[in-house]
Amino acid sequence: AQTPVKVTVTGAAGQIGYALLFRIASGQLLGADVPVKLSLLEIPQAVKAAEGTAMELDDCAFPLLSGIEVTDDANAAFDGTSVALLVGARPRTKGMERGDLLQANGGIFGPQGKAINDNAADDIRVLVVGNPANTNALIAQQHAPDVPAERFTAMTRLDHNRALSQLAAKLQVPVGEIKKMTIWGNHSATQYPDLFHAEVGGKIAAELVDEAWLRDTFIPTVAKRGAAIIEARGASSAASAANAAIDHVFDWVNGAEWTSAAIPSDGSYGVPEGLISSFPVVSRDGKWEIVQGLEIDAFSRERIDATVRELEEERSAVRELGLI
Ligand code: NAX
Repeated sequence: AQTPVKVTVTGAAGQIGYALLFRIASGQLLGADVPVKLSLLEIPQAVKAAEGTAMELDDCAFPLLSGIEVTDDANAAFDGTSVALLVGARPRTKGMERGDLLQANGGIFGPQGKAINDNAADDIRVLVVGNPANTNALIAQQHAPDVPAERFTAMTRLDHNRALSQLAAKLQVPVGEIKKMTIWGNHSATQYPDLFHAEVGGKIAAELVDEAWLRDTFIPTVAKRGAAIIEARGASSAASAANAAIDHVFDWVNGAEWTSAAIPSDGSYGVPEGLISSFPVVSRDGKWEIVQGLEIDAFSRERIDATVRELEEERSAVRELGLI
C-alpha cells in the first residue's frame, strides 16, 4: 500500500477547517487512492476544540485516513508534511490599522514559514488561505529560504469559482461551458476578474455581455462577494472557501487546464518579480505555469496595474515592518 501523505491544516478548529478536514480525509484533496495523515495546528486555546474535530474525523472511519495529530507546536505540525494549508490567521478587528494587521500576521506566518523550512518534506506545497493571503504567503516564503519559492501560493480559487458562477448565471449556461476564466492580482476588493480571455462555447465572454454589466455589476459582485456572504450568513465564507482550497491543491498535484492561482511572479504581464499575485495558470507535472502570450487591452491593464500596486504596497509595508 502507498505510504500516507501528511497534510497539515492550521486554524483547524475554525470554520473553514471544519469544512475542509472531512473532505481531505475522504480523499478529495489528493485523490481517491491516496492515504493521508492529518496534522491539525491550533493555538493553545483552540487545541481542545480541534481535538473534538479529530474525534469526529475518527468517527467517520474514513478508509484513507491513516492518522490524526493535534498540536500547538508548529515544528511538530509541519514535520514531514507534504501539503500545508495555512488557514489560521489574525482577522482585522475594529480600529485595526493595516500595519497592525500585517504585524500580527507576520507574527504567525513568519514562524510558520520557518517551521516549514526546517521540518517539511522535500515535496512540500503550501497554500495560504488566511488573509491577507497573498502577503501572508510572501512572509512565509521569505522565512523558508531552503524551500523552492514557487511552492508558496495563495488562494484566489474561490474568487475564480465565484466569477464562473456569476457568469454562468448571467448567460444561463452550465459552469462547465466556461473556459479560461482568470482572476488577476490580490485576493482583495482590488482583484480583477477578466472576461476578455474567458470563453463560452468558443466565444469570448466579454463579447456576450454588455460592457456596463461587466464593469458595474460583474467585477464588483465577484470582488465583494465575501462581504455579501457575511451580510447574508452572519459569518464569512467557509464551505466555499474549503472547496476552493481542495480545488487548488488537487489541481496543483494532479494537473489542470486554465484556472487561477496566486503564485510568485516571474515578471510576466508586468507583475514585479517575486510578488505572489494571481495569474491565469495551468498545472503540469506538479507545477503551476503562467499562461503566456495573452493580449492585455487598456481596460484590463488599468485594473491589473491597480491590484498589483496594492500588492506592492503590502510588500513595502511588511518590509518596513521588518517582517520580510
Ligand atoms: P475562524 O476564525 O473560524 O478560524 C480561524 C482559526 O485559526 C481559529 O480556530 C484560530 O484559533 C486559528 N488560529 C489563529 N492563529 C493561529 C495560529 N497562529 N496557528 C494556528 N491556528 C491559528 O476563521 P475562518 O472563517 O476559518 O477563516 C480563516 C481565514 O481564511 C481568515 O483569515 C479569513 O479571512 C480567510 N479567508 C480567505 C479566503 C480566500 O479566498 N483566500 C476566503 C474565506 C476566508 O475569508
